[in-house]
Amino acid sequence: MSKPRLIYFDFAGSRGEECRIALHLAGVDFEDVRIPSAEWPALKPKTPFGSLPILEIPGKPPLAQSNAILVYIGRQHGLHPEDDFEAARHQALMDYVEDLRHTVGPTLRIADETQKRAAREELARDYLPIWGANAENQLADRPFVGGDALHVVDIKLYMIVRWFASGTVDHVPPTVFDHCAKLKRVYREVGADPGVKAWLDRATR
Ligand SMILES: N[C@@H](CCC(=O)N[C@@H](CS)C(=O)NCC(=O)O)C(=O)O
Repeated sequence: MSKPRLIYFDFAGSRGEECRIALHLAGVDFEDVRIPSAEWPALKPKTPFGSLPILEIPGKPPLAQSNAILVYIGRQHGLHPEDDFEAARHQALMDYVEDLRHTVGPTLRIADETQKRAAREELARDYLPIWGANAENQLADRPFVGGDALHVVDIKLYMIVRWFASGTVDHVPPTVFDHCAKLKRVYREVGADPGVKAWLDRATR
């Protein structure tokens, strides 16, 4: 292995895509390894924690957990605060995004459509509006979490808001975070960042 490898499933979303965006913004020349779902059962037991993404750095053991990967990239390339408290504040928000994913995740696996609808409608009514309001309370009237500079936490927030705003989470309205003006601004600002746009617009995608 001569350059870093980011290993994830073959789709442009969630935890893997946020790590790819961070690597791209950091200017890291990395191998974008996409695992076909048919190959996952054989690979899963060989990964550190049975999940993706994984970042492989030459000379190091594989690094798992999206937030650890993002913080590592951020610290190496000026995309995570140097101040210890500010860094911890950013990490708290990143962990809060993971809380959301772990809450919504089980509803992705509900096969019965009636049960799925009920679970999703409950999330849309109770959990998600409160999640958004709590995130909103952590934000100031600035483009990004840390002010005028984009950090890995902003990419994490962008990915989660984009997922819901896309309207692809059945039974959850794409407007579910519309009461969170600051959160939506972070989402818009990250989406408008030239480096992020360059990654999203890549002809090969
Ligand atoms: N806390 C982990 C969660 C990783 C995770 O659940 N990844 C999903 C894809 S987003 C996965 O590997 N799913 C397949 C499986 O668990 O078998 C992280 O942040 O990286």
